Amino acid sequence: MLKDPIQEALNEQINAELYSEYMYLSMAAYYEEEGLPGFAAWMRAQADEEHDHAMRIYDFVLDRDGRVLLDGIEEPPTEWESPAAAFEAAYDHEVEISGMIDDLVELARAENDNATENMLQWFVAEQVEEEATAADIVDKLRYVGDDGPGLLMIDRELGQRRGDAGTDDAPSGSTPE
Ligand code: OFO
Repeated sequence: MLKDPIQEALNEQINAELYSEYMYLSMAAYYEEEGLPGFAAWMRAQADEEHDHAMRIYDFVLDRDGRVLLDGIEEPPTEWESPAAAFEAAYDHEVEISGMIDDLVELARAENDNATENMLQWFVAEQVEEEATAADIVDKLRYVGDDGPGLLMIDRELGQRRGDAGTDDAPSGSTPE
């Protein structure tokens, strides 16, 4: 049985993960428009992963005999100043999500909810990976700057990422291979 504050916070996190899915899809559309199909494919795979994150919490709430209450999803931005700016926004977003997960862990501890805390540890590890992957790509983008061939090289690399949502228990697979 879930306590009310935990149920409310988990529903908010479901919404945040669905927003992440929506935001990455918007970024995918932006990169398509910019003629960068590799970036777009990476963002689509990331959107799939975010859907999986939302469903992990959704299923957990149901398993605990809680109530999933879906709310409206905020409209994501549709334009960024540059391909690099979009990735920087993705990195900032992941830092924000990590903060939300940390707050949830604290709440679970305060409410003595070990099961929720245990479920959230998967997300704690996942966020380390999400931030590291985005930071790595942001660094590469800073390095190439406005260099077209450099950007196309990164585009090729990112295009090799495979969709991996829901296929593993351990947080992994965010790194382009
Ligand atoms: Fe769900 O990890 Fe990104 O937002």
